[in-house]
Amino acid sequence: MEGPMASISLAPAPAATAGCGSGSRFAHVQQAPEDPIYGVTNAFLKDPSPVKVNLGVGAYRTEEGKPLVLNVVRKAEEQLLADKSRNKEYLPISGITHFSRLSAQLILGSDCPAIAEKRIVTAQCLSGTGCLRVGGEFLAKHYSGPKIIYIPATTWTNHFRIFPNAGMEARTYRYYDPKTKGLDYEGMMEDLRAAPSGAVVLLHACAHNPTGVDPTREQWAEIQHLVRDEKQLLPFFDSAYQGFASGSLDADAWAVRQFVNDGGETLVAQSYAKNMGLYGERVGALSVIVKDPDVALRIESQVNLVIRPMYSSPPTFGAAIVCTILGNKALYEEWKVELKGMADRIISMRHQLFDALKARATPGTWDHIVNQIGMFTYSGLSKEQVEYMKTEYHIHMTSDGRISMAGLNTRTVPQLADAIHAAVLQFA
Ligand code: PLA
Repeated sequence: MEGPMASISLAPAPAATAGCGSGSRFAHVQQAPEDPIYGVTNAFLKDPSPVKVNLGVGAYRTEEGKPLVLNVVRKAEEQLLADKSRNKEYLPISGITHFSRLSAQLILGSDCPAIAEKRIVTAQCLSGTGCLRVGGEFLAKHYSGPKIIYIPATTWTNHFRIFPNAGMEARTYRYYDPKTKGLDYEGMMEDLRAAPSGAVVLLHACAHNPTGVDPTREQWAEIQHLVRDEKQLLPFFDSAYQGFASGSLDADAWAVRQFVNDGGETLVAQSYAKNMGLYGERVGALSVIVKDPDVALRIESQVNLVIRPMYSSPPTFGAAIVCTILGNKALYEEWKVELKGMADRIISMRHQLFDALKARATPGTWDHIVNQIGMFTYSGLSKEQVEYMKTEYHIHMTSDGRISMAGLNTRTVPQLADAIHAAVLQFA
């Protein structure tokens, strides 16, 4: 082997320089645990089997098992590339103003009073994760209530890292009941009622990850009453799946709109990763909705002060794609059709998997596969069963039994059904 890399790796260990000590000053650094979701992708990539299937990360795949770039995204990209007046200047700290306005309208509805009354601050951030992180740090620095955020006990695992890193104390509220495979509504209400008045509560806007269990509209109304009237909690919505749950952008924004339109203060983190398929472009919008336009202006300055030392300003291209699509009636309509196509394919995978398990007479009840909402089925399979399905069937999923339905297709459903069937019999 030749080249600089070879000479570096083959060189004898350098003698310690006087005064610097002999060992590495990083020798104490411990190996971090692997991320529970990215770790599945790593294991999948290492699996040499030709029939391996990745149902770990929530990334949409076509019926052919391929990543999808939406047609409207391709069209928007072509328009952007053809426009020679575009440049690569830095964006403002809070991103493209037009993008922020369009994003607020998308989640809150174009007739939302908070927008008309300028009681909203929206900043373009680095996808959903970035919005949550910036929002969390803004709250840790400026919220007048308790700097405690209540997170569903079963949730997207990253929530438990994002908020403490941002300076918030994370506590949990009960959410999922493994016995019913549904919402632990009583537990949720009890825990939120016991929270200190004014604490922050993280709510999944729709298509709860990983459980696929959302409150009903009646339950949402009672949650809203508790949050607003009983406890003055501050709702922080994580909206990572708008349009992906039902296929309708408006229906999936229903809960968020209920809260914002009651006039109370609310935060919303929006991601375009799933609904526009812009995963790696890192496009999202953080909105802070308050009661007073003057307060909004000051908040804007402080959100900018969170962002500037963190990454200065967001990237341009993904947000430009979103602006092109949301700002053009024809492209917007086309997007809605493509989005519905993705949501429908996921729903059809639920039915196919359910039917396949019924056909095999797999022990247990599997209704939750068709009843749960969004990208994931929270199967109820144990860690051991998941491990068994990986070694015996090359099916990769997170150890909590979450199945990314968007990664399935008609060809792989029988393989998954065989795997579940065998795993259930194996560990009865
Ligand atoms: N919020 C929730 C509830 C999510 O499920 C995810 C992504 C995000 C926010 C953040 O997404 P973004 O930063 O890419 O916009 N969850 C995925 C991917 C799809 C991941 O873990 O990062 C998941 O597989 O759970």
